[in-house]
Amino acid sequence: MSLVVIGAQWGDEGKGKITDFLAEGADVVVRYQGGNNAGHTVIANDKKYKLHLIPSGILYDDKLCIIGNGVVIDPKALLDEIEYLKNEGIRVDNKKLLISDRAHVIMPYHKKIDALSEKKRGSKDIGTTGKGIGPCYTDKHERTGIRICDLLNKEVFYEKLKTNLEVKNRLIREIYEDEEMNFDEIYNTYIEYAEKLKDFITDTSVVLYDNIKEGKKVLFEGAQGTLLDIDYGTYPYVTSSHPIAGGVCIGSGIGPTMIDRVVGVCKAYTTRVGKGPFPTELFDEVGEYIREKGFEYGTTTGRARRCGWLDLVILKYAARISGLTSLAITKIDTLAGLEKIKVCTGYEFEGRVIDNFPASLEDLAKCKPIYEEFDGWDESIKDAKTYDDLPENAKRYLKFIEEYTGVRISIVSVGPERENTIVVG
Ligand code: 2SA
Ligand code: GDP
Ligand code: MG
Repeated sequence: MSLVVIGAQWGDEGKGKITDFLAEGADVVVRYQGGNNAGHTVIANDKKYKLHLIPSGILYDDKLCIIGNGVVIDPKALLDEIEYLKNEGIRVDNKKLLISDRAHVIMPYHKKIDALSEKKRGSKDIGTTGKGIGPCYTDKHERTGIRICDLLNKEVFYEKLKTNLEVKNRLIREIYEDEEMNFDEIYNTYIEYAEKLKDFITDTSVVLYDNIKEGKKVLFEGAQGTLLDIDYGTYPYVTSSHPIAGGVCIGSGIGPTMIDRVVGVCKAYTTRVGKGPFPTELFDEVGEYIREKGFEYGTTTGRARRCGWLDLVILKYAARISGLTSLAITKIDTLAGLEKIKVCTGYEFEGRVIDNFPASLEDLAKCKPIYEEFDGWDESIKDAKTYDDLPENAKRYLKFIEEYTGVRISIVSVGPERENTIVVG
């Protein structure tokens, strides 16, 4: 049995929390795209953990966690995360964590180019996390990237780094007018990283296949969200990978017939961190209320997240693109205390109503959200243990989401902790 957990909006929907909750019943947890740009917050055993590269299943002692080939790995970030978890008393060894030998490596020049290109874009910057994600995926598709398996072969790594650094230094010097990077420093540091990581490295596609064939339960943990997908997101204000369910096969090395279910995680409202269009964005005190109450600040960068009403055009789009079989609605408790709650059900565009998410950002800029208004609910929602315990107005809200999207809600999350999770019958 395999289950995919994806973000149905612009990321930070609570995928970490939902993955952690579902991981209890899983044997293997897999990351298939993105890198340490992700920030997944999990509260377990009264402690808050922030994970960036390692799957959220690592907090259990008996799950195998896999970082698939579709992930871009900053070895230093990975080693730091392993150290952080060990200091928190979590066991991390190669019985619990494996890294794909096909994953691409984030190099120091990727991070530098990420920062320099953002600076050069000026007011048209993307608002990246600065982790070198875009430049690393660029090299992957340019076919010049360095893979984890290359780090294990000193001669191959030497050659590839030499070729890459020559080109990157020219770019840094001539286009960005910045300081060149030193070969020996990078080479020696990365050889050291490889030595520390070598026991975790393997062909994870084989391990995954064998586990699925043995009947093990596999959970795929998406990072970022549908509207940050390189193809289906608000391009160019996107990340450089495929957070959608389609990314699972490419990013982990399994076939589509091996996926059984896809859960879309969706906040009861919408947030976005970074630049780019956001039709239901709130610029008033309600947006501020949601940001402060929901503590909407980036898990990786600490940036304030932009907040707005739930956009069902987006959710329906995510349901279609990823073939969602159910929804997990999170942070419904954050909306408690608001008298009225709005939901976007369509866009007014050039004198007509549309409910398909447009490709062109120019068209999207012309779209005016059409809202349905709901009565709010009170703080008691946090104590709900079953669906029946939820306030009537919250149930009405959830029912409306189900009817609009045609996808059933399987989980309602009323707080950040494991026990604040309601499984819907
Ligand atoms: P990048 O760094 O190249 O992937 O940035 C490109 C866009 O993707 C967005 N992005 C994210 N959006 C939401 N959450 C992410 N993870 C962190 C979190 C973000 C943070 O959990 O809060 O701490 O700021 C994430 N990662 C990438 C990014 O904002 C750009 O819009
Ligand atoms: P992810 O990137 O999708 O894993 O989400 P993040 O961890 O970046 O952001 C989600 C935040 O909301 C985290 O701080 C979670 O602890 C928190 N969270 C998740 N679900 C709920 C919920 O139902 N209610 C509240 N109040 N917080 C939640
Ligand atoms: Mg996040």
